[in-house]
Amino acid sequence: MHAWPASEVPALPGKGRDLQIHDTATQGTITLAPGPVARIYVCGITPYDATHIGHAATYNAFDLVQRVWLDTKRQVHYVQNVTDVDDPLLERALRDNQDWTELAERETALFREDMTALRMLPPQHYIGAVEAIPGIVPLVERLRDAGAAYELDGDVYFSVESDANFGKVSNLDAEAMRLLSAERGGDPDRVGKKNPLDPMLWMAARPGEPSWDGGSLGRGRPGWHIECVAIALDHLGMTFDIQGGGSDLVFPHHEMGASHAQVLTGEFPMAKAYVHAGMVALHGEKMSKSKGNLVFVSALRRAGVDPAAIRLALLSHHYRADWEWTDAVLAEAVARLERWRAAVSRPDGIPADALVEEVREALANDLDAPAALAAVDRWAELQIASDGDDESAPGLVSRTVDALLGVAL
Ligand code: 5CA
Ligand code: ZN
Repeated sequence: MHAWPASEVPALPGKGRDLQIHDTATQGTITLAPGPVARIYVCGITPYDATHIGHAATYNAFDLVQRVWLDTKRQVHYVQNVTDVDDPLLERALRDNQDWTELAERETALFREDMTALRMLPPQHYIGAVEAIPGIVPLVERLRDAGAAYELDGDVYFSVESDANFGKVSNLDAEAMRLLSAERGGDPDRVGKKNPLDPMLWMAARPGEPSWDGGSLGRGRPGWHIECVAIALDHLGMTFDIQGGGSDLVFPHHEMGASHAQVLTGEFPMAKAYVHAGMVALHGEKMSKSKGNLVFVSALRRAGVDPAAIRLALLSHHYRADWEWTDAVLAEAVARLERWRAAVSRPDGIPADALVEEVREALANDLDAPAALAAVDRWAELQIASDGDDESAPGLVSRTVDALLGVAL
């Protein structure tokens, strides 16, 4: 699949420092020191509805990761998937009496437009589950042949007990895992499974549903977790720097994915850090396609909201916080954007070299975007209130805000 166009990232004077980031697996902050090419996998959308503010907030967090790494003069190898075949997508297509491939293509196209408008840097590899199937089948066969997977009425399940490190991503107890598995696509109550938590690797063809040639597995379609693992291992290899997504993916998705990869390769861990963004809510409940309490990025854009203001609204919350989208959040972002634009539109102003370092430091410290915004606010306030004569300052601030925060002033 093709991704979307990249906005240019201005180079700043000097160099940022290594990213410190909260790791879900070790439940603490770690400093990542990637090689010359930093490697990140971020779970992509299931394209059955448009991009909402919750998605945008999660992708914003990982866009900041890229920007911090680019500022350390590293290259970034970024991979993202599209879950373009899965139960919720097929159910929505059936409900609305439309072709599931058309639904997926339309919503993926809209996602690309939204990401472009928000200046999110694109992945180098943007891969759909369907196009990954030829790579998924041999992995499932290998797991089965190694005794880490078993068949149940034609479906193939992964045995969580085959991974000695199972549980080390989410650190949850068995009961919590069982509840979340039932809530998030698992089938802990299915009779005949070795362990209720075992996730499906390959689902045998069901009448009326799409299916693909699975070699010795028979016709069917892939399970959710193996999809991301196949794509990540193919394009990044093992022990990449960050596995990212929203906190609703910690269990089962990222736990199971790590186990699949660890059993397949015999290496541990799959990722050096498991990074999770908080959930955005609307009217007191997590924004979700299944509940329908959504604010779409595309609807805001159609209503004339500047994408830079949407981006500032996302940045005004720490990525790990759960927060609520309100009109006031957007109004505050619109006002901030106006203030910042007024401040940089002057021909000269207050020196900004210290501000560059403050923004860098804030982001390197577990992506503290609110602290970065506060630093720019302070500069903008001084700039408007006083009469500086540094001619390079407005341009330097524009480039800093663009390069590190993805906001075009
Ligand atoms: N296709 C799978 C991942 S492989 C999936 O979870 N798709 S999704 O469309 O449901 O979500 C896409 C990304 O947005 C995921 O990282 C998810 O954790 C995140 N996300 C979903 N809802 C919210 C929300 N309300 N707030 C913040 N992030 C969210
Ligand atoms: Zn995923």
